[in-house]
Amino acid sequence: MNMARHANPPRTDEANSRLSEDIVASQDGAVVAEFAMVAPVFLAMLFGILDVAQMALGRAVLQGAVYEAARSSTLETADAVVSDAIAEGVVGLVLPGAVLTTARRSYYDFDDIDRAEAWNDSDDSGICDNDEIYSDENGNGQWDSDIGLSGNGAAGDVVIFEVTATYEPHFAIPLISEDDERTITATTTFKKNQPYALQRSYGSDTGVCD
Ligand SMILES: [Ca+2]
Ligand SMILES: [Ca+2]
Repeated sequence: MNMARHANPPRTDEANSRLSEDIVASQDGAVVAEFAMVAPVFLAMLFGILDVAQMALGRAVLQGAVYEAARSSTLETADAVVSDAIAEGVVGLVLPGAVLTTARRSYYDFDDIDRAEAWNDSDDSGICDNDEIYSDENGNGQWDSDIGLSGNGAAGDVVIFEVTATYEPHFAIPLISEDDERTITATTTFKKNQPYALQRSYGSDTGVCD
């Protein structure tokens, strides 16, 4: 006898349809739950990638703009203010609202970069002090641990041109990026002014350090 074989009655079409709907609803719920878990991570990654991409593009554009500004600043007719404004305009195309801070420091030659003015370091302290005699080579009336002078220099001078761009990123990562102005891009380049006149030489006046 086969009575046990038919203990469970066959499903009707209506029951099968209801079961399918339940499965679909369950799957939909699972997808929504998974999306809710994954979406924040995905969005954070996406914003992070866009943020880094904007930074990389901004750095590349800034480098090019600084190079052009530095090159035009080597001429006798150079106007550093105009050059900086042009650079800011170019950088602003990829970093809207960016504020550029520029600094120029001039030297007689490349070998003078970061060099201190000559002095008699009798106590071997590494600085000019204790009535030691120094040579005021850059003519500013004091001993300098860095012989460079602020500004674009004169004919034939070597100039370090440093630019810092500060901007508010468009793609700050939500809930992580608390500082609205957190990204700073900086670059430095060296140039030598055109020999449009005789280069000034370093001075030979002496002074006494305190
Ligand atoms: Ca000393
Ligand atoms: Ca000096």
